[in-house]
Amino acid sequence: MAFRLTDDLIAGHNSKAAGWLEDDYAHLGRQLARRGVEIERLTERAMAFRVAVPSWGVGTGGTRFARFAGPGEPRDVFEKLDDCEAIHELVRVTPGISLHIPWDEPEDAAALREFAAKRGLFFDSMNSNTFQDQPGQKLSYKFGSLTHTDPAVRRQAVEHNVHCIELGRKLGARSHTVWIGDGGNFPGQVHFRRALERYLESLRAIYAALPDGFRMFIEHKLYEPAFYSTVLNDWGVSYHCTRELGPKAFSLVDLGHHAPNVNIEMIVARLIQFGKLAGFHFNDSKYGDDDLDAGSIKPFQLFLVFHELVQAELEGVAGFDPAYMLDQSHNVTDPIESLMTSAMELVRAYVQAHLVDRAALAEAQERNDALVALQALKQAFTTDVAPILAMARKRAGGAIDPLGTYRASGYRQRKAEKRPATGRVQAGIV
Ligand SMILES: [Mn+2]
Repeated sequence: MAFRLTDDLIAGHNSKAAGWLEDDYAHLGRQLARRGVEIERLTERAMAFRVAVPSWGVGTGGTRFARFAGPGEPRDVFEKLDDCEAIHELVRVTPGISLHIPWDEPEDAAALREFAAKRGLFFDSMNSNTFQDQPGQKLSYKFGSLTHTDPAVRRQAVEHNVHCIELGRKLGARSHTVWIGDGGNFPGQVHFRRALERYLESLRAIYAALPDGFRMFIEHKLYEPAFYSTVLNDWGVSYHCTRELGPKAFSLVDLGHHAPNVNIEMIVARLIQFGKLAGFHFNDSKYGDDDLDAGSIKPFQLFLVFHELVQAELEGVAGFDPAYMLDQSHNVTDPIESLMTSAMELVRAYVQAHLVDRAALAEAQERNDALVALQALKQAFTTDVAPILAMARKRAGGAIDPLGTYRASGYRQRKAEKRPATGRVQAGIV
């Protein structure tokens, strides 16, 4: 039997912290009540939050320079799901798993679906991979995939995406995410307009394969692996393409896929307004597509993004149904620890956004009182909502202190004994 984190183990660890949690929660409840906020309403929101974990995120990531493998890394999709289960057991907001094909290609889709369901997990968005060549692949993606100049290469890439959708249907997924590495390194290498035409032609073929109720997400990125130009370079092009494709196509925002200093929260607001926000790949960055842990570098930006999301939620914007996923590369940390921490940072930003005094904000906006408007946001952002997050986890059966409980459990050491390094682990950055 594989070692698993049990409810007893978590409850045992929780009993040591239950006293201070009750104290802190009661104190914060009184503070918020003075501001006219009911703490239980926020705790309910924290318990309802969900974010999907990427299967590729539980393996140690790397850069183009090196990858330093960690101990006890999962060796196949089943071991990846074991790690995803451990994350969800502790934080209780991550039952969804985003798979990457062909890295996670199962021999038997029904068996994989059952394996996940037994652990309380399900499959979220599917992800195709036409940014690298696979062993035995007939045609190379070195010069592109869905936008390649050779129609045979485009056809192969379309077929792979259709396969991902078909597999996703068997696994119970409801959406398919397409990110391509297509682009150029040299001025003149790519005919910009023709490449985008080829992209749309390929995407139309993939779109036609979507089953009822399935959505397609397209993910833009301004550079890397192509360093001069990419085909789907920004949200404007992405929006145009989703409009061209139809009502089942949406634009996905990966926080790391924008130029430095771009106002991402405003892009989010625009996509919400235009009814085309697919959802997110959450991560954080300092310089580019760094794939650092969500909330580790720019927590205020993350809060402002959630401010837009919660505003849309509260206003009941028609069709607003964003999918949340993490997409990070854990190069120097235990991936389970990073994914837990990042999921908790998202819940924090979500709860803080629910704390914004929206009546005061709206009034300040009407009066053009810039400082009071900022204050409404800052008051929410600077409120320490940690007791709410901990209480939400405890009530859902998770850990008051996920990191401490995980380390005390010896999970990683136990897995390291059972999972000797193979050197074959694939961890990607997309
Ligand atoms: Mn991404």
